Amino acid sequence: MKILDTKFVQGFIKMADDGYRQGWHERNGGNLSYRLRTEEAESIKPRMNFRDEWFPIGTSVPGLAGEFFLVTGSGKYFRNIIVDPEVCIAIIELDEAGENYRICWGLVEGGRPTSELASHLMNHEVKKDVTGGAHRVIYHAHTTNIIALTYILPLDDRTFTRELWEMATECPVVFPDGVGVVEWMVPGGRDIAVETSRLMKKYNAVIWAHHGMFCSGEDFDTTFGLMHTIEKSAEILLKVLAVSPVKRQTITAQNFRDLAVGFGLTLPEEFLYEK
Ligand code: 2HA
Ligand code: ZN
Repeated sequence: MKILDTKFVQGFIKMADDGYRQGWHERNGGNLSYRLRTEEAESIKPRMNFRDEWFPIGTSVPGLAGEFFLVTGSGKYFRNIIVDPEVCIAIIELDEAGENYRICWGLVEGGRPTSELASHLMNHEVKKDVTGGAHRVIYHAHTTNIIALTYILPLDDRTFTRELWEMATECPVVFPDGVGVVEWMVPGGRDIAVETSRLMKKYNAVIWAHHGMFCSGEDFDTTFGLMHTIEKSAEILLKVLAVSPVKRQTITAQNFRDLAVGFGLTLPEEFLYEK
């Protein structure tokens, strides 16, 4: 089967285009990665073009040794992924130490994997471990409303989680663990990757102050849906704050406890503080 026609490549392209249409991927903003299943990697091996040159990842991810990833290319525009995927995305293989990668497909006009490769792979390593291998997608987007909120809310997990939960009843159902927040840091390196992956042990979504958000999930739909839900919640909160700095009424801590019973959820008490 042609690599481009596989279900996972098609799902990746659709998700990238969905994100572009949301307005989250100006210019080369954002990046996406998918950890291939063993069967998927096996099925396309005859069609891969293993390049001889290995490059350092910039960090060490021994938990992902020998795995294959579909990733967006550094400097590539999400807008162009659906137009010319083989130029914009790549499949990479990691070496047996989890320290180097090589390109096996894609980026046909040259280039490298996403500038946030270290963050993507460190998040994958954590999520593979804590979900028993279930999570396969890591997505970074420049979500407008979440970015705006990082200028006005205190940059802590407690405040962001509670405020976002309050903006729509389904929010705690979609992200019951809450969201993590990373204060402003230089993107593209190991330090921000270490901090983000530390929070990914606890959360499926991590906000980067004044920059955007990272989400993790089992498949393209749930990961995109998580990003979309959180970003919409941020949009509602900004609208509320724009009209009135105080809320006349809201979903209360007790309402959340009742919701948890009704939906069979576990909502951490740290987010159900009295205001
Ligand atoms: O430009 O989003 O964080 C790609 C990015 C870097
Ligand atoms: Zn970014």
